[in-house]
Amino acid sequence: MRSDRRGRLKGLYVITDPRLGGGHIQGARAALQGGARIIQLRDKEATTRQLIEYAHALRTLTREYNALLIINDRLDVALAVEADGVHLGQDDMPVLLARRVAGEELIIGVSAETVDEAIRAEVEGADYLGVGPMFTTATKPDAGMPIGPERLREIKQHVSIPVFGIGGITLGNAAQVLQAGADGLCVISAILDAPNPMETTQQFITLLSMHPHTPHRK
Ligand code: TZP
Ligand code: MG
Repeated sequence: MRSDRRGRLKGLYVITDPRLGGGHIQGARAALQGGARIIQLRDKEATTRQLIEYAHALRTLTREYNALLIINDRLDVALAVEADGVHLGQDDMPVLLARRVAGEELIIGVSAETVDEAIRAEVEGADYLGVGPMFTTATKPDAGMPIGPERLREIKQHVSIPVFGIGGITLGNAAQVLQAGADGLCVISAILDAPNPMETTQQFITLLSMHPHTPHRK
C-alpha cells in the first residue's frame, strides 16, 4: 500500500544549503515557520557523520511541523533517519535499484531536464520530478543551461507524477513556472539568502495559493 505522504507532493519545497540561512537547521526552521511543508537536506560537502547528524535534527524538526523530509543523493541516510524520501539526480543510484532497496513507502524524487529523462523516471517508479534549471542559478555551479518553463510545460504533458520547477526561482519569476503547469517550486537562495527567510517563505506560499494546480492521475 502506498502511503498518503505522496499526496503532499505539491506547493513549496525548500532545499537547505550549509552556507545559507544560518545553515541547515536554522534555514529549515525559518522555512517551516513560514509555512513550508517539504524540506530537503542537501549538502555536497558534509561527511557522512555530519549528514546523519543534520538529517536526525531535521527529522525531529520536520515532525514538529508535520512536514516531509527528503534527503538529497543518499538513500542510505534517508533510510537511516526514517526520512520520507530521497532525491536522486541522473548520476545517482538508478530509480529501479533505489526502489528495490527502499521498498514502496519511501518517496523517490528524480531530477530531469528532458522529456525522455522525465518519462523514464516515471516508468521506473519516481514519485515526483524536479525539473530545471528553470533560470540561471549560482547555487549549483554545475547546473546546465536554463531549460525554462516551456520545457516544464512539455514534460507535464508526458508524465502524471507531480512536477516541481527548480533553479533560479524567485518571487519575481515564480508565476511563469506555475503558469507552465508546475505542481510546486523548489527554492534555495531566494528564500535562504533573503534578509528574512520566514517572511519570504510566507510570500512564496501566498503566491502559490493564487495558482491552483491540476489533480494528478495517481
Ligand atoms: N538543481 C538544479 S538547480 C539547483 C539544483 C539543486 C539549485 C537551485 O538553487 P536556487 O538558489 O533556488 O537557484
Ligand atoms: Mg544528486
